[in-house]
Amino acid sequence: IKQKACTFWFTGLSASGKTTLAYALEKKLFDDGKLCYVLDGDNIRHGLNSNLGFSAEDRSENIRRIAEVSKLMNDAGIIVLTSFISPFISDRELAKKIIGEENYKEIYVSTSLHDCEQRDPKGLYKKARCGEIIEFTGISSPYEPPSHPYLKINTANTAIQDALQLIITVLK
Ligand code: GGZ
Repeated sequence: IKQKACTFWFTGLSASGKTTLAYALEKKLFDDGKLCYVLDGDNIRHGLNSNLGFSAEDRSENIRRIAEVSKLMNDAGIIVLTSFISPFISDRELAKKIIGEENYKEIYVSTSLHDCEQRDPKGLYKKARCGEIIEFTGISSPYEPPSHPYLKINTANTAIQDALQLIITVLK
């Protein structure tokens, strides 16, 4: 793959498969000799953004900071893969503006709420349903799907390897 440093912006519901896809793509790029890095909840929400919660305001600030970091890393020549719900169109638009339109590649992980809720690997949907977690995306907080993503992948009916192949094909 011949590619200058860009940002693959994965967006979708909790448990949709964003992080799995991002790390699988990172491995593929890494094996191809590319310098790349995944930004996700583990390395961003626990550190840089540890003062932010899940109100619409905090989510916006979360996404803004992630976009600024992505831009810096792209400038340094690193391919960035971000894995955040990023539920609001306006926040993703701002991220695109910060990162630069030509470097921002939005991948909509479109796995349905039904399927994500069936998976519920951390039991968060269950907690959200009974009100133990407020403002949970898909349950008590909105998710605004992208209308023109770079790519759209439903991990309920696409195997990881097929999804990767799709991304690589589109890149070429
Ligand atoms: C959505 C929440 C919430 C609420 C905690 N709503 O499956 P996870 O656990 O690992 O991924 C979710 C993650 C979402 O953080 P993001 O930074 O991606 O969100 S956003 O882009 O909207 O800023 C979930 C967990 O945090 N989580 N509370 N209320 N997800």
